[in-house]
Amino acid sequence: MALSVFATAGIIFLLFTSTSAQIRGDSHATCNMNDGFGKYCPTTCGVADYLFRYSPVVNEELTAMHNNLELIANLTRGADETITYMKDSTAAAQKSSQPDPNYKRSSSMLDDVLRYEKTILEQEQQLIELQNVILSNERRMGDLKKLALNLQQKCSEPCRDMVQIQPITGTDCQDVANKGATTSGLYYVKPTKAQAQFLVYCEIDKFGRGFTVIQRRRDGSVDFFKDWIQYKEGFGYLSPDDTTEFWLGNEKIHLLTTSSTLPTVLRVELVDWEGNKRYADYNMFRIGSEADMYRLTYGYYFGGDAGDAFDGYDFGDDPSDKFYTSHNGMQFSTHDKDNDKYAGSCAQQDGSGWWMNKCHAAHLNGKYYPGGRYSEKDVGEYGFDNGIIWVTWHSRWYSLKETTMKIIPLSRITAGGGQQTGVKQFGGLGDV
Ligand SMILES: [Ca+2]
Repeated sequence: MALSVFATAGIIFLLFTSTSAQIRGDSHATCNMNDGFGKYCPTTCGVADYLFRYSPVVNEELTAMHNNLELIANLTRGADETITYMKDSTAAAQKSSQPDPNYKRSSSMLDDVLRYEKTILEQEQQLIELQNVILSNERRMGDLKKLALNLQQKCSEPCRDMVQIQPITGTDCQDVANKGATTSGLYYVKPTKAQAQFLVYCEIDKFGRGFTVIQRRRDGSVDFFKDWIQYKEGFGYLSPDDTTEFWLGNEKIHLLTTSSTLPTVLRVELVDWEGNKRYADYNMFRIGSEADMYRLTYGYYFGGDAGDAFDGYDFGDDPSDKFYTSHNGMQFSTHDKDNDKYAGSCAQQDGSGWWMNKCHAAHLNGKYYPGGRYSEKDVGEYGFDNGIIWVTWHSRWYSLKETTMKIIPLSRITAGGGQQTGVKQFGGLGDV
């Protein structure tokens, strides 16, 4: 390095010496000896002097520079190596930092988790609000239950006082009368086949006869268009003063008429809108079990002034009228259980439950028509006679005002002078 510095200095010197003819007597004093040499100043001669004078220092400095350069070169190499190493490391790092599918998946999962967490928070808020609603509803339910209990208590107390149930019990109303009951009213009876006692209205007359009432119409206050279960269990209201309408229930009627081998008489009592009263008796009246659809059977018409409508009626429409409107042997039908002999449903079109054939000459569970007279126009969509009918007394377009169906053992009808006793008693019903 020192050589090259001298060479450089020599070249500069030679260059200057070759052009020395042009040098115009420069002096050092006027040369600005600063480090940068300036532009064309000092003159070439002065530079040569300067160089020679300062060459040892320069050499030293050059040597130092050389050393420094070497040191720098070494450092540079080290730095290069470090850089290379770092580049490799970076490459490797970049390589290794390539997001793998699992990483991608887990990061997207993380996003989802964050989203879900937000949703969960919102839903938790909604849940809290809903829980509050539920709590307030529960409180209200509790209040209502308390109110219901209070009402129940209130209702049960005066009801006990108002409705008098007679203390004597028996297998039916005649049994009750036989045990000394003399007042008509509500009694508990338990036919031999019955599993539990049930309430009935007993009509007890001055002769000690106890009729068990199974049906009552009097003012149209109860709708008799009911389904099978309702007719099975009974509906309407029992009252101790015989002021309410009801159907006792097919199951109870079945138990009452089949628990004893003694014949039972069904008495049908009718009142029209002019206040006339008539009756019809049927002996050996029985209602079959539910398995037999509460089939109606009786031995024979036992008399009365209302006529034998259960035997069917010749309406004059068709020779088979009487056959297809008789009721003995018919099963019970309701709008939801059609056991009749008709292609359609008699119970549905006539709005009742009854021992329908195709369809009826007697129809005591029919629609209540105040005033009695009605026509096809009043009947609605079907146009059939659907009133309270006993066609051997009034036509099928006349609906009766009051009906009673009640049963009593045959022995009690015949005991006091045969069926005439019954006629007399019914005739005097208004005085009872
Ligand atoms: Ca049918």
